[in-house]
Amino acid sequence: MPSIIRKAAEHSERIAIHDEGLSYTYSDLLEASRDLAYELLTGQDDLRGSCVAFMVDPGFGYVSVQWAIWRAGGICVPLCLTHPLPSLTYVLEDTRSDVLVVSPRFETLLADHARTNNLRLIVLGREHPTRVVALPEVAAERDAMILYTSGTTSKPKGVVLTHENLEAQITTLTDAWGWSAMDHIVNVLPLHHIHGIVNVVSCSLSNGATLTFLRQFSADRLFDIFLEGRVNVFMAVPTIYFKLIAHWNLLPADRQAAIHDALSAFRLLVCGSAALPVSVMEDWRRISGHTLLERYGMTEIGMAISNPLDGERRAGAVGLPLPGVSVRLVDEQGMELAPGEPGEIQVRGHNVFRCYHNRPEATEEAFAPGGWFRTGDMAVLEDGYYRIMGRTSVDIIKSGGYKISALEIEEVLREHPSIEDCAIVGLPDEEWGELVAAAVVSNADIDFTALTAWLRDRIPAYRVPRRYLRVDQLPRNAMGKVMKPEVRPLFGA
Ligand code: MLC
Ligand code: AMP
Repeated sequence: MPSIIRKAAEHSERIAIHDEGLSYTYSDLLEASRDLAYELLTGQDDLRGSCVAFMVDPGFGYVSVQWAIWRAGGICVPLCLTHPLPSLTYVLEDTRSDVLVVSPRFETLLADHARTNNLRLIVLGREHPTRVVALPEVAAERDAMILYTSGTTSKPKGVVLTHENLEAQITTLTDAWGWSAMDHIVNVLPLHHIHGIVNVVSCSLSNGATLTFLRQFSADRLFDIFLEGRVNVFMAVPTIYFKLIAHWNLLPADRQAAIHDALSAFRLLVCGSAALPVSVMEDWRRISGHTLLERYGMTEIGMAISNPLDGERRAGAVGLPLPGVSVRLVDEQGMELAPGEPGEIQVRGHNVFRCYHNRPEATEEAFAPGGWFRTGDMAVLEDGYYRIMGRTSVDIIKSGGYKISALEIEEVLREHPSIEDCAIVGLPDEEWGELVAAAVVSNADIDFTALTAWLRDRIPAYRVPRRYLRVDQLPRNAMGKVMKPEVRPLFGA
């Protein structure tokens, strides 16, 4: 049994979750996930690693489904709640999920696809009483979850994480960040990515802590929750801190002071998933009295490098390798580098994923000899702390904490009848980290509002370009490849 579920029994009467005004104990979670596991199994003894996709609102229902899949021996495939249908069906087809669990509000969106593809559709709240069976023993080496992440291939890849991987990721953060049953965290992050799933939900629930869900990010509602004085831990991406600061600046002085007092009493505030601008770190210190703890991670590895809980938290740096995680920097030939020399971050440890789902070549390419995972991120070790310098590929963009493949957007954009050619780049932006921008070659009149709507039906909204530039031609190298760094300055022209 995954240790998160085994440990829940030790805290059975403690409050695990606050969701939409209701409170649920660890016992409630165990009971709901067990009943759902029976329903998933429908008389079988073990799902034997078949994929169960779910599109469920963050809250008690989400965790019950996640735990039920694990308890039944299945693999969790959490879907993004805001993705358009083509992005959802891509994941359903790529994972060949047999079962789909949805919150009632997503039933209409997915019912046709489920029917046509013979997927069993379970609508939460409409489960049926099913046969009680003995739940299977699920070994730690078995696959637990597939998360989709964009990379240097145009389509997102499924990252397969085992129970052992998840346990290693949770354990290292528990030790490094001092998680305990006295903690209370609020989640505002989407629950199809590692940051929300592991760092917030699984770490809190593995430690008998309390987790409050805010279903959708709202600075005002989040400040209301902080002001209740129960939450003492918070984790988010830099864009969220930017938005909180912008909102706080507009508040009357008495509310500002009350928020400052509430935040000062927090135990821990963490930031990651993208570079934390030093200005955001400083503004947040003024508002909260805390120096944000910045850390570095990735879907494939969980968290790898972190500033310390106690000790210097250095602005612009991500700190030191986490316990149990090995980190090295290498040059283009794969030679390990000395401190002060910039190179690619490579990571090894039980935290590192097993493979890309059904992509043996991509998996092989992702690892250097010795089992080191090539992150594609560049860093330098300075005075004992790692500082992230950027990525080895210009085709990977991070916006609002989401990883975006330029190639995926280009491929879709080229299908538009008015677009002859295009290049997607990320433009530096204080709020979003990077803004998706498109240089397009076209001889036709383009209605950019209509083009945006056309793209939104095909790719997730956060991947849709925010800036367009019409160009007569794109700069190319001798191999005929578009020179992206040459495209970027065009936007400033
Ligand atoms: C949305 N908008 C954007 C945008 N996304 N504009 C520019 N760039 C983007 N990327 C615009 C919308 O069009 C809309 O504009 C307005 O912002 C509000 O949209 P929204 O969708 O309601 O945004 P909001 O809910 O405020 O979302 C912002 C956010 C969200 C920061 C809360 O992006 C988010 O949850 N990000 C976290 C992603 C995450 O968890 N990443 C971790 C990956 S794991 P208009 O004009 O229409 O109003 C990982 C590993 C690790 O990275 O290390 O953790
Ligand atoms: P994802 O694939 O969505 O998990 O995103 C992982 C990527 O986010 C990493 O490869 C980094 O490029 C980036 N990232 C995560 N944390 C940080 C950080 N603290 N500073 C800079 N980049 C970060």
